[in-house]
This record gives sequence, C-alpha cells and structure tokens, in this order.
Amino acid sequence: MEKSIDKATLSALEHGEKSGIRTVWDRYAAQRPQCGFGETGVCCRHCLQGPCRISPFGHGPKEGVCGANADVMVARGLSRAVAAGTSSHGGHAKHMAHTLLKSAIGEAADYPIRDEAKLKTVAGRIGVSIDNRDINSIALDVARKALEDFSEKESPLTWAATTVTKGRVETFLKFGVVPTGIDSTVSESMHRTTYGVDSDPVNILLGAIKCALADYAACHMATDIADILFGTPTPVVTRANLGVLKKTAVNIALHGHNPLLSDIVAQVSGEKAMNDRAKAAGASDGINVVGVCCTGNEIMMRHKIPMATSSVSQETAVLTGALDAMVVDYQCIMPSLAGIAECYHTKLITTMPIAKIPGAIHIEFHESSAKESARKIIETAIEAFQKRDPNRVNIPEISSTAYAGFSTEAIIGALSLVNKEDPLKPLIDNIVSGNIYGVCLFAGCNTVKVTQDANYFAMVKELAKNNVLILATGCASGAFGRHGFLTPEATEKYAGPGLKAVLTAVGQAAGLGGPLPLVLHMGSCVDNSRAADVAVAVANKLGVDLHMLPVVASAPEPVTEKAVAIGTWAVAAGLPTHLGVVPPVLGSKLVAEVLTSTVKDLFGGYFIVEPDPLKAAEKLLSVIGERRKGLGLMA
Ligand code: BF8
Ligand code: SF4
Repeated sequence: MEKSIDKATLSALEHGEKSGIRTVWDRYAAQRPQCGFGETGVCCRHCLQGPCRISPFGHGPKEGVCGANADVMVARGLSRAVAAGTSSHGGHAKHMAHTLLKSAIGEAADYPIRDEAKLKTVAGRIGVSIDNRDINSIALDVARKALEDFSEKESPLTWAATTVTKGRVETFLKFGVVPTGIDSTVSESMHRTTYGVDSDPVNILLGAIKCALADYAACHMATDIADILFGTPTPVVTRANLGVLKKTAVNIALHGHNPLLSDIVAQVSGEKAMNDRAKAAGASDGINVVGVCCTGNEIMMRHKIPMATSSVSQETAVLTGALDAMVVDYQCIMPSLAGIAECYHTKLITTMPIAKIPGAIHIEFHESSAKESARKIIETAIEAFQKRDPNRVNIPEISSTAYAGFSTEAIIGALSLVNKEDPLKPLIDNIVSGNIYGVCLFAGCNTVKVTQDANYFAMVKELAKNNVLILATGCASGAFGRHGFLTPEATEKYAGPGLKAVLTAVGQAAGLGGPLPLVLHMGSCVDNSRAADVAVAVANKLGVDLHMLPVVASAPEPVTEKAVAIGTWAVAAGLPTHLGVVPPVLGSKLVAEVLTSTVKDLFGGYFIVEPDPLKAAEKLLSVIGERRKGLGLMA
C-alpha cells in the first residue's frame, strides 16, 4: 500500500529513510498482522480475572470469566472510546472556561475579551443578562455557567440544550440520553462499563450516546470561548503543506489542540524584538510559525498561519531538517516525535503538565504568564536554529493556496450579501431547487491504515461533481488544504454546474471576483460544532428536525477516540455518518446492527461503514436522495 498520495509527504519520508529514521508507517508494518480479537472488539481487560477474549469465528468460549459475552465486550469497548474522546474535548473546553474566568477577574492579562459581540451572543443564548453590564461581569457569568456544565446538575447541559433544535431535545429526553454534566457523564460511562455493572449491550450503547452528547456540548463550548477570547474567524487566504517551511527563517511548528497556547505564540512571534533576535542569529526572514493538526487550524483561521502538515504525517515536519522547534500542548501528538527530533537539531517542547514526553524540553505554560512562556519557547527555537545543519535541510517545495476561516458567522455573513433580510434564504432556495443537492461535512483524521488523503481525494471529487456542498474540519481540512481543494480554482475544476453557480454567486457578492472555495474550511475538530450550528439554523428555518435534512457526515480516515465521540454525536443528531475504516465492533453482530441500522429508528442518524471511497460517495449520494424525497424535493 502507498503511504500517501501527497508528494511533499513522500519526499520528506524518502529523506528520512535515507537517514535510517523510522516513522509511523514502519511501526505499523512492525505491528502487522494486528490482533484479530482487538480488531473486532472481543477482548476485555476490565478486571484482573482477565484478559478474556472470544473468537469472532465462533471457536472456543462464548463468554469471559464473569460471563460477559461478545456483545457486552464490544459495546463496553466502544462506550469507553466515546468516554475517552469526551474527556479530551471536555479537558480542552474546561481549560478554556477557566481561562475565561481568569480573564474576567483580571488574572489573565494576556487573554483579553477580543470578541465582545460573540460574548454577548453566547450570553444571550445561555440566559446570562447583558443589559447595562460591563464586559467582564458578563464574561464571569458565562465562565461560571460553562464550569457548571462539567459536574452533575439537575438540568440538561446548557451547551447542549441551547444549541440544538427543540425536536432533538425532545428526542434525547424520550430515549433518556440527556447528559447533565460533561465530566459526570464520562464518569458514569466508566462506571457502567466496569466489572459487573451494565451488561445490557443496548443500554450500554445508549449510555455511549448520552456521553457523546456531552462531547458535543464540550466541543461547542470550546469553540464559543475560543471565539470570545481570540475572535470569531473570518475568511483568510494562506497556504498548506510542507513547502511553507522556510530555509531562511526560524521555523516553529505549533501542534496539538488548544488555542490558549498556539494563539499566544502566534501573537508573540510577530513582535519586532523577537524577529530581530532571529535575524541576528542568521535567519534573514525572522520567525516563521506554521501549524500542525487542530491547533494549526485554529491559528490558520485567526492569524493566516500556514499549515505545514497534519495527523499521520506529523513526523514529516521534523524530517525536513528545517524545523527548529515543535511546540505541543495535548492530543494527537505522537510520542515518536521526541526520538525523531533527537536525530536533528529540532527541539520538541512540551507545555502542559498532563502531557510530557521523555526527551522533550518542558516549558510549562500558565495563563498568568502566557506571553512570557511564549517568548521563552521562541528563544529556545532561535537557539536551536543556530545548530541547524544546512546539509540536512530538505524542504519539499510543494504547497497549495488555502482559504480558511469559514465560521458559521462568516458563512451567514457571506450569504447576507446575497440576501440581507434573510441570509439563509439563498442557501435554502438552492437546496430546494437542487443546485445544492445536499451537504457533506468531512471530519476526522488520516490513518496509517489508509493511503494518506486517498479517501478524501476520491470522495470530495465525486460529491462535488454531484453538487454536494462540502464543509471540512480538523485534519480533513489539512488533507483538502494539501491538495488545493480549499480554493476557488477547485470549484471551477470539480464542482457540478449547480454548486458552481451558487458558490460563484456568493463569492461574487462577497467581492472575491470568483467563486467561494470548493471546500469550506470551518476549523478544528471542536469546530464541528460550527457545522452543527449551520444545520440547526437551516432546520429551524425550515421548521423540520435535523434527521430530515439532506446533510451527511464522513470521517473517511478516522483514528482517535475523539473521532468516535464526534461520529456518535453526529449520528445522535440525525446525520448518516460514514466511516472509512471499520471500527472494532465486528465481533458483535448485535452491536454492528444497532449502530448501522436500529439506531436510525431512534435518532434518524446511523453509521455507514465503507472503506471504498467511491462506493462511500455513492452511498452518501443515495442517502441524500432519500432525504430529499422525504422533504418532497426533487431527488
Ligand atoms: O482533533 S482530526 S488526528 S488533530 S482527532 Fe487528531 Fe484526528 Fe487530527 Fe484534531 Ni481531530
Ligand atoms: Fe473477563 Fe469479565 Fe473481567 Fe472482562 S470483566 S476481563 S470479561 S472477567
């Protein structure tokens, strides 16, 4: 199997191979064949009488030592993955909420409220009064309400109940899946899946859905507070792929998730004094900050910072020999980066007390002294630059233009240039007429199990040709960015006639002099909440619920437990959700059946598992067709 379809990635890998450096692809090869019990979800280590395993082929025991069968094991495994994903997004959101609180009480001077309008909108939505109040006291109440959402409350989560349709809330109540605390729901999931608690696989799966809805609330909260503290994104033009690294600059990659770190480093990297120091050290172009993964998306949208790489190819940034520092916070950071950085002059810098890596330098990041830490980080990179070996520098000269920053507000703003009184009308009219056949949100990662970007590449072309409007977040945006899909040129080249006409009309009204990009980059993985907001607005406007809309989601190359949590809430929100990799559920026919079929009767959404990208696109098109028929629209 090819490692990637991206030439820059392949070139960096080749360079690394020449130096005998092993990467994720080599480690994957060494793991193969992977354990069949694990792959199908039928092993359990939830107590010390285990490990227990059940053959997916019907040989040997049919139950673990305690009597748990394959259905229970698979459901418990999946539920714990959702809980882990939720705890990650929850940790990220709580970090943001604490910082907002510190900002409001004057203990985080480096984090002023940058978007007062967004603060007021969020406050209004969650029932915090804004009349005649100063900004900091509104922020304090919003932060307190956010923090209340983490422990057990009497009422549904504020960040879930106030952001979905009324119909969804009723459905969630009906099936008993309303979360009342983000952390408490994670804790409940861990409790019910431990030794001897929930042994009803369907009940366990309903628990997983409840937890996934807590994940949704956490994602939404993280997005809201990021906008309040750093500004709501508006469209920007920048570049993506390894070619954004510069021979003549101190290159610093920001990798991980939370803008609390990356936004401050981005701000400080623009300071004249810092750039002068870099120049004095011999870097004629000063400091060049680039992004990796989701935090890369955050700074791409707000600071036009280019995206070097993402997800499975994160190690390639170091293999260019031109990276002086890789600065990380948490999530999706391969521990292997430390060993690879050691083969070069590159400094790997960890910043969070919960995410240390042996071999890395740890510069702890605190809200109270954020800019100070950022300067220390940059100084460390400048020092490393002076040890860079020019003979080992190999920056693939490949990068694409990338338009980013299509927040919900930016999309509505662009549409309002077409219809000021009723911005959603042009979108809805075009869906009704069939110019826009449907909408597909691409989310999630790149996995070593699929040729990198191959599924994204094949699916987007097929869907766009059939007039499907494409939204992207997380490493899906990274994949599309690398291949030039975040551009108006891609619209000209790949969009079907109806879609092209709509993107051109809106692009022209927005003063672009041409169409909007083929794929609208909506941000990081927590920003999947932005896509949900657009869908909720359309559903409310049409007076229907989400499960009726011709809207689908796809994670063609998923990896993480966070992706499992997001996929699960997309299903609960009513979206048919495609996965391009088979999750570890095949050991239980019952669980596989519930996830791909039965769940549809309850929530309207369901999983479509299809590794072949063209077949996947076909399936999504046919689902969109069914939904259109259901609404009485031309299929
Ligand atoms: O939260 S898409 S590899 S970076 S999990 Fe990770 Fe997957 Fe990328 Fe962002 Ni999302
Ligand atoms: Fe085995 Fe049951 Fe313990 Fe799991 S919980 S390891 S199935 S005895």
